[in-house]
Amino acid sequence: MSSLTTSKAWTALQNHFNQVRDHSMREAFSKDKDRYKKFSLKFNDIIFDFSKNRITDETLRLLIDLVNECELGAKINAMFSGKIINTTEHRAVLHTALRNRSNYPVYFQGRDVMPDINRVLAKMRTFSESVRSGEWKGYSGKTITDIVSIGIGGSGLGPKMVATALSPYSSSSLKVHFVSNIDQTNLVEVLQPLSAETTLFIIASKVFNTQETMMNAKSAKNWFLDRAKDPQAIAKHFVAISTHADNVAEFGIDTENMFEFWDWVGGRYSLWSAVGLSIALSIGMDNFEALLQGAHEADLHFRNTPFEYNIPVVMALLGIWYNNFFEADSHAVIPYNQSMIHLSDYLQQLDMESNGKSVTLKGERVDYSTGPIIWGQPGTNGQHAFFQLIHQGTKLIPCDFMVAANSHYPLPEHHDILVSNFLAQPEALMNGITADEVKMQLTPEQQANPVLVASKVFEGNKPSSSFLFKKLTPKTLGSLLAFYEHKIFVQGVIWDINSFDQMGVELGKVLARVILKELKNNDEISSHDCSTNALINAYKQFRES
Ligand code: G6Q
Repeated sequence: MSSLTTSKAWTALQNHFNQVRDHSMREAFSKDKDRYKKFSLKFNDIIFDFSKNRITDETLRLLIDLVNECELGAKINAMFSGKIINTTEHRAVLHTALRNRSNYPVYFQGRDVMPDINRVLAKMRTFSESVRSGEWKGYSGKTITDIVSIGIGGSGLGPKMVATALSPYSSSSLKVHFVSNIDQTNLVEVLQPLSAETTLFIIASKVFNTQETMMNAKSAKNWFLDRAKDPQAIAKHFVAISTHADNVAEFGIDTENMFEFWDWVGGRYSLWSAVGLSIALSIGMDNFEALLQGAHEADLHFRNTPFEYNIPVVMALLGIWYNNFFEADSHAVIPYNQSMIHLSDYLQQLDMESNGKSVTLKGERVDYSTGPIIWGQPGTNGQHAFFQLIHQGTKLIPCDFMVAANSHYPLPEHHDILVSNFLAQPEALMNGITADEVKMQLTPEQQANPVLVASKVFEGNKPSSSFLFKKLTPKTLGSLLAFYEHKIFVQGVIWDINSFDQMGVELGKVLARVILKELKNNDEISSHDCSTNALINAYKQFRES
């Protein structure tokens, strides 16, 4: 048994769980008119309501005991102060410094990192303003109209999610496109309508040798040179974002056109760095800095607020409660906001790559469940798709709902319908509907049909948390994203895992390199298991050239 599951706090939680597992939230609400007041928190323009969770005062108290026992306070300080907490890769984890708008010194190996961060931010401002204003010209003297950002995983998902979420702030004269997949469909379809004269490529890659990104970048360069016919023109049309200047130069991009970031920025935590250049180009540097400001204020909240009032800590503890005690395997994130369409994809990487681990910091196999499966899509679309299972299926799926009180667009009737659904779903999940209540809505003949009655019952008692915010501004989005980052960190601390490496993505890459060589000719392959051999050989027969 691990020290976590035998700890005093864990044992107390297990005993408590055995007592309260069947408690009804419906009853709790009817008994306690102050439940919302007790179980909700406010931060700037954001309300976090966690009252529709299967918790009592005691649950929260015991969960707080657990984080205290895990020495969360000391671990938060270690992260913010640049300690090597990514021990397997021997790296500090300092994405919070990227958005340190207070500009207090942050030391890494005895050196303040803030001057470097501020220098790159200033360079991003100069560049993005020059492109957005039309001052930056392409090789034929025309203004840039399209940005193609090439990058995958941490160098793709964050910028794409944020640029889409903040599209109401985007420039109408500059369109930003994202290419990540090695499937040529992605690049070919993005490039098809574009003109080389007015397109600027951003190649975003921390290491600048990622297979998909380098292949896409090479094909983009070929596409560009086929049209521009002049290698000198590359300087006006290709910029790089990387920690590896040597690889950037080798690819053929002048390092003058490189925006740097640092080893202590993890890929999936990098949208706050120069990786956010496509965001700055889309919404302007002032808005990008407002995004940083929102995240910074959330960082201060996380660092300085007692755990019971600390939004990311409470989010993390609720997750632990369902994941480890109720044995819920997944967690749905459902923004009632079409522009947040990529949020669940982004959070899926952030959470699953961070906490999809099964050994502790000491290398021992855990004997408890770690990171959940994260999924979701915007409401109300999801209601017409997977909500059936959340309401009446056999699985417990805690959900996060979110909505802005004000839309950026001018159709109020739409917005009230949207918000009514955002409010109704958590209520329905919590309350459910009993057989007696079902019968009251049926004709006598229908009431006599037990199958019909049973099919219409909603058991209820399904947990959810809700974020209601004034408007989806850059600042609010920055805060929300930082909350999720810190939630994941806190859970990693409790599970005693390294949330900042991603060794699990390596094996498939290595095998793909072996197989790629085998695909270069039509020889029959027999070096793998019989299934892989058969598929390789069938591919060779099917392919047309
Ligand atoms: C994220 C991961 C991973 C990474 C991509 C792209 O934390 O490290 O998703 O971001 O593999 O890597 P590069 O930016 O180095 O191309």
